[in-house]
Parts: sequence; C-alpha cells; structure tokens
Amino acid sequence: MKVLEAKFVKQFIRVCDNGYKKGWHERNGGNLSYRMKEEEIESVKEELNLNTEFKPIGAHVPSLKNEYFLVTGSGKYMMNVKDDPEDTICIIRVDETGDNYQICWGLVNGGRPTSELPSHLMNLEVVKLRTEGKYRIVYHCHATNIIALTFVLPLDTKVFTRELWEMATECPIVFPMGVGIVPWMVPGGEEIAIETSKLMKKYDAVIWAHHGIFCTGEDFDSTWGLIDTIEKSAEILVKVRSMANSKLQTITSENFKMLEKPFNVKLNKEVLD
Ligand code: 2HA
Ligand code: ZN
Repeated sequence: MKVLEAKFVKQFIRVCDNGYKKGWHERNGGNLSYRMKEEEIESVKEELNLNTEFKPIGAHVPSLKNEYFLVTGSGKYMMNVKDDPEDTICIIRVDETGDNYQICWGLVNGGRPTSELPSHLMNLEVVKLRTEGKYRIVYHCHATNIIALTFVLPLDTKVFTRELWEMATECPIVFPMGVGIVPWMVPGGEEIAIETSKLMKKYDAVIWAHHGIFCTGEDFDSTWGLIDTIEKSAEILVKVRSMANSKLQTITSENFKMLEKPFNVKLNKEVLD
C-alpha cells in the first residue's frame, strides 16, 4: 500500500487540518507525532527507505528502539499538510540505541522532523510505558484560550485544573487527572522535553505557559477530543472572567465526586478539596 492510502495517515492529516482550521497553528506553530503499529509498518513497507542516514534525536528513548513514527516536519505549516503531505510530514525510525533517527518516507523537498522531536519522543516513551503500549499520539498546538489563561491564573496544577473542570461538566470525565503545567521555558530542546515528560507520567495534557499545550492519547479521536475539550473549557473561562470578577455559582467538589460512580472515573484527589 502507498503511505498516503493508509488510514492512520489520513487520520493524521485530518488532525493537522482541523487544528489549523481551529486557529491553533499560526505560521509553523504546533506539531504532531504518531507511533505506528506493527501491521501499519508492514502495510506501507514498499515505500519505506531504510538506507538513509541516522541523525541524533537530542534525547535518549531506549524504549522506542526500532519503532516507526509519523511526524510533522520542522518549519512546515499545518495549513499545508492536507494539500502536500509528502513535503510537510515524514515517517522516521528510531535506531537500536534510542539515540538516533532516520527519515524513511516524506519530506521530499528536504528538511527534518519537528523542532520538538525530543519532547515528542520522550513523551511517547513515557506514555507508552505508562499505558502498556496503548498510547501512541502526542499533539502540540497553540490553543488560544489556554495560552491566555497562563497569564492570569497561577501556574499551579490544582488551581488550573479546578478552574477548567468547573467550566464544563464533561471536563473531569475527559481529563480526570487534570492538567500538568510547565512554566515558561525555551522550546525545542531536551530541557523542556524532560520537564514535560516528567508530567506526562501522570497527566494526559501538559500546558506550556505562554506557549501552548501537549496532549497524548490512544488514538487520533481521543487525543483530538481531549485538546478540544480543554480549549473549549478555557474559552468559557475567558468569557466568564471577562463578564465578572467572580462566579455567582459553580460546580462544587461534592458535585464532582458525584460524577465518579456513574461515569466510572477516579478524579485526582489533589484537585478536590
Ligand atoms: O514551531 O510549535 O514549539 C513549532 C512549535 C514549537
Ligand atoms: Zn509550539
């Protein structure tokens, strides 16, 4: 099968395009990565070139050795992925040591994988281990309302999560652990990757203050649904705070606890009073 005919590639492209349409990917902002399944690698093998040179990842990810990933390209615009996937995305393979990668498909006009490759691969490694291989996706975008909130809310998991949960009843069900928060840091390197991946041991969503958000999940729909839910909640919070200094009523801790049984979720106790 051709790479572009594969279902996971079509789903990947759809997330890039939907994120762009949401306004989360100005210029070359944001990036997406997907750890391919055995059968998916097998299905597109005819198009994979394994004779390309290896380059350092900028991170050590031994638990991802010999695995294949579909990732967006550095400096590429999410806006263009749908019309020109071969120019804007690529399939990479991690080597035997977990220190290097090679490009096996895509980026036909040159280039390299996302500038956030260390964060993507370190996060993908952490969540692979945490979920016994279930989680395969890491998505980074510049969701507007979430970024706005990092200027007015304390950069504290408990406060941030609590405020977001209160804005929509579905929130605690969709992200029962809450959101992790990384203070402002220089993007693109190993340092921010280490801080983010520490939080990914616990949270499916990690906010980068004054920058954006990283989300992870099992498949494209659930990862998309997670960021979409968090950003929607952030938008409501921005509206509420624009209208009034305080809330007249809200969802209480008791209310949150009442959701646990019917929805079969365990909420992060640190967030409840
Ligand atoms: O430009 O979003 O964090 C891509 C990014 C870097
Ligand atoms: Zn970014």
